[in-house]
Amino acid sequence: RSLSTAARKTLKIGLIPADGIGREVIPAAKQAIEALGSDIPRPEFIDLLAGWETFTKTGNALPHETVDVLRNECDCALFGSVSSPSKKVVGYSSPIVALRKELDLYANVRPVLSVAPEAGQQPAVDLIVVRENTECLYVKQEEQTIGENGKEARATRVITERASRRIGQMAFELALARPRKHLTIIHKSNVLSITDGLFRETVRKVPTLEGLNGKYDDVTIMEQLVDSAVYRVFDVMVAPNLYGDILSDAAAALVGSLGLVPSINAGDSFVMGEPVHGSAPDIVGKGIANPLASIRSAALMLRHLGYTKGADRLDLAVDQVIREGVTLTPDLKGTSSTTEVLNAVLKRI
Ligand code: GGG
Repeated sequence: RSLSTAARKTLKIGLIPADGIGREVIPAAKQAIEALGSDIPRPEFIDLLAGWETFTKTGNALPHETVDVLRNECDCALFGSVSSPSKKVVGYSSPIVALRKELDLYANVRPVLSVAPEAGQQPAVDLIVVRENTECLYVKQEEQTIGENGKEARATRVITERASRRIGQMAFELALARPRKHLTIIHKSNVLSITDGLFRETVRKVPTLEGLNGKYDDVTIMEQLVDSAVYRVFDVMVAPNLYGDILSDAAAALVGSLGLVPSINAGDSFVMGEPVHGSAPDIVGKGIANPLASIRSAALMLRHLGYTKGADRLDLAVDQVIREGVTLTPDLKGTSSTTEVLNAVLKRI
């Protein structure tokens, strides 16, 4: 699937709605992509299974077929949301965590962007969390033993030079492309001096890597401890996996709703859009899930593939709907349904 952007006649998009409201918002994103017409290659969608419900039916939360089709047939994918149980279930493992590793989607890029009152004005909030996506505590090496204090539980946290270097390089690229050219490394190396120390040191050294020849000289580097970063956010922030997850949800509060925040999971040869929100069991089936994060995730995915015109059309339509403030779901204090918001976006595409 290594065709150049220009050479593609069709765009094969894997759709993995997974659980909960993922099944309501991913179909909305699909319709928004279809509305782009000739601004992108003709989209072909392939429905794929994953999630808790898939596990309860088949005994496998991430069927091999899903991974095989994504790897061998798809150009990109959209993932919805997953409802993993909070207690250990024998044989179950989070499919989104597994999928990011299987496809080596090492960067979770999460822009948090508000909409300015008028087109052309600067938005009040415009930042990006760049989350390492393959290691840290998400290696899921946990154990429980019995010791002199009763049960003892341990989790291994893995930080490697390779993963820190490549997420660091992705973050420098993103920072370089922005007007402020400012990168903040998020860590807690005053406590975790070995693991976070390695992350921090490795990211700091990225500009000195062979072959870069001063490419990132204009990027200013700052550091911030993760706890204080939660209340003092920055332009582009690069963080180990767990900190990045928490920080981006916290940053979502600045724009009013998690239902607005998109992401891509990106590797060197594949990209998967994914709204930052979860499966929201409290509103499943009510028809009021906000589809805008998924539509924006589709835009990010298309932009990553080089389809700037299509991506811009999606983003501008979403901006317009938010700016008008008339057709909004209840998370944004509106009274509209998922379908009404989608229709408002489609009309403006
Ligand atoms: N779309 C983001 C999402 O589904 N968030 C919830 C999440 O990541 N859960 C982890 C899991 O349930 O395995």
